[in-house]
Amino acid sequence: MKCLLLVDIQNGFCSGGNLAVPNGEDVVPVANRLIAEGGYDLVVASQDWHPADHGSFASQHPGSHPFEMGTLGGKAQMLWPDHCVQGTRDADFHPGLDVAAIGYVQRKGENRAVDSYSAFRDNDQAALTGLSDYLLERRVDVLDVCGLATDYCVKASALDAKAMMPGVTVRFIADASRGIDPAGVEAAIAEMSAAGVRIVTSADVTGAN
Ligand code: VGL
Ligand code: ZN
Repeated sequence: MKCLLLVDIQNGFCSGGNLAVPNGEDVVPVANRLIAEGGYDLVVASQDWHPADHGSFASQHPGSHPFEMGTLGGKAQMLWPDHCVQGTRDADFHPGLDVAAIGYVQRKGENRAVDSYSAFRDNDQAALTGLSDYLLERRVDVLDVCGLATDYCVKASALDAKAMMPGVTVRFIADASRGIDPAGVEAAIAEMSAAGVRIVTSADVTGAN
């Protein structure tokens, strides 16, 4: 089973969103083409889904500002603008995304006490979301990961896919992803590659069909 995981392709991470990734919306047509022409048996998506008082929000830390380092649960935590609050437009998938093709949505970041960049488990690597069981039950053996943001949730999801599902081929689709910080993107790609995640383009994926 070949599966595509679309990470956090939500309004909040696109232009006009509360935590806009530069050119985030550019991943939408690439994702749609992958869905149509990538030969996937299954398409799943993650959705950042925070309560309004989530502990990763700078607004919850008096005197702090977005994009400063703070702490959450005693550990270092990047503090973010309020984003992807449950039930708001910011948390909706981008309206251009082919959501009808998505077979399963994994929400994450619902516990205010811990952030969850990965679609598979929280940043403490304690609570699992259930996505790995879902994919393994369906005998997924190739997982392609793309979306927003490369240097945070895409990277964390690809690394966890490798770590938690040994034997599954995991690929990062670079042109179907965008990052927050260019240096962070470069480091993320190096880290994924070192962990055994294959770095590919959408043309590699669609051309193989
Ligand atoms: C993300 C920061 C905070 C992401 C989510 O989707 O990469 N980044 N929440
Ligand atoms: Zn978030």
